[in-house]
Amino acid sequence: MTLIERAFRERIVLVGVAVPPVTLDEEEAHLDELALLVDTAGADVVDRVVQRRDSPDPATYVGKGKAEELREVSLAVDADTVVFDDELTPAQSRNLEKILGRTAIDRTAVILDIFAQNAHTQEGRAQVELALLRYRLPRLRGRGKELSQQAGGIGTRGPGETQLEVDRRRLLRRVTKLEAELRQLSRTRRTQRKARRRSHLPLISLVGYTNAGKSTLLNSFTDAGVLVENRLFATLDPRTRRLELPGGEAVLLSDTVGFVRKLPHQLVEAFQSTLEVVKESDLLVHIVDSSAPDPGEQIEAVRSVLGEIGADHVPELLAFNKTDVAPDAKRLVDRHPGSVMLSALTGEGLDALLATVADRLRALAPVVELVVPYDRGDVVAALHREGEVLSETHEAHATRMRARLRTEGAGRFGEFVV
Ligand SMILES: Nc1nc2c(ncn2[C@@H]2O[C@H](COP(=O)(O)OP(=O)(O)OP(=O)(O)O)[C@@H](O)[C@H]2O)c(=O)[nH]1
Ligand SMILES: [Mg+2]
Repeated sequence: MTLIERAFRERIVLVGVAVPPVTLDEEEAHLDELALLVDTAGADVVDRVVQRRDSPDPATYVGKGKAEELREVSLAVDADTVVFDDELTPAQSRNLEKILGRTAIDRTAVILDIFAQNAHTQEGRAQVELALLRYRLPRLRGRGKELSQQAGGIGTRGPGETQLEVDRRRLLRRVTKLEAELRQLSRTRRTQRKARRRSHLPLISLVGYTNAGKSTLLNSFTDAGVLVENRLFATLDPRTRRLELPGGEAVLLSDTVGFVRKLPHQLVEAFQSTLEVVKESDLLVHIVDSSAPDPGEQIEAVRSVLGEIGADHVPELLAFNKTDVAPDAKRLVDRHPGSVMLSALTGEGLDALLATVADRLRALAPVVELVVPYDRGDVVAALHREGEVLSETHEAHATRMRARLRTEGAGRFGEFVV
């Protein structure tokens, strides 16, 4: 169930509208990225058109005249499909297809298509299919509407509408089934995560724009054998691995799905359970491709998705990757205090990154001193379980302990803290 034909390589025309404050140059850069997405999806870009407008046309996204011009362009280059850089409303794509005489799809459809190709696990596939269905449902069309309007009257349905209704009902049933399946999978995942959390190891998630080098980094630390590809959205199923920091402290490191500008909300929603691990992390290592045309914009795009999934409260460490091919990396680090730079490929800066991660975790888990009466063996046990006990001395009536406690757990031991 994909949106782009794959029996042959489709010929594609890209269309962008620069709506202020987006400049023409910026829109061109967005089209560069869209071209990369289209290429990843397995089609060929044969032409591109950019227009400046104060706002998108509600009926046709580009202006009517521009749409006519697009038809001429599409004819001239023999394009199969026209891809628009923004999400089109169902009405817009209908109107455009009428004018253009060929398929009109949007950036969202391209991204959904790539995700569909890259989903391999049961959960990944279910999540992508759900996102695709939610995208397609409002776009279902048939000749039904016109027919039923002609027929008129309650209870009289044109044969077209019946088919459309049947299709709709079938898809809705599938949505309900997928939602149930995903809820079940999410419960399983949560149980697994709880078991892992019982080890009380700090959890660190690698987040970042797609193709930034997250999986490469996880592999270089842990031999995780995660698929690395110069391809967008290579990772859809997050992996978690155990890793030891320079101080000997063990942590869990989790790779996750890459983000992109205008990541379809249907996908963000469908991937909620996969992204839960990000929300629950103690620290996010935000990997940035320093060689990208506009790393700043990618950082913003990632942060906006983090906000959407409710993970913007988790402390973030910016790590500028690919220094081997980005002479500008140092400038980026200077501009972002507290950030580090590295090359996941050559290994340069890896040790410094780990040392910084260890520092940040220590800062998140301050050392407290506690005095616990001897009859509260349960508290001593809990401290050993949930914190890192640095020293323990036995006094006349109590145990005096120094322990590193992560802030969220510290409150429970408040009455014993001195
Ligand atoms: N030159 C250079 N290339 C790198 C570096 N790190 C990663 N790459 C390359 O960047 C591409 C993407 O790497 P991945 O590790 O798959 O990126 P990712 O962030 O996991 O991407 P998604 O899973 O698609 O979100 C691959 O071709 C890597 O070889 C680096 O430090 N320097
Ligand atoms: Mg990856």
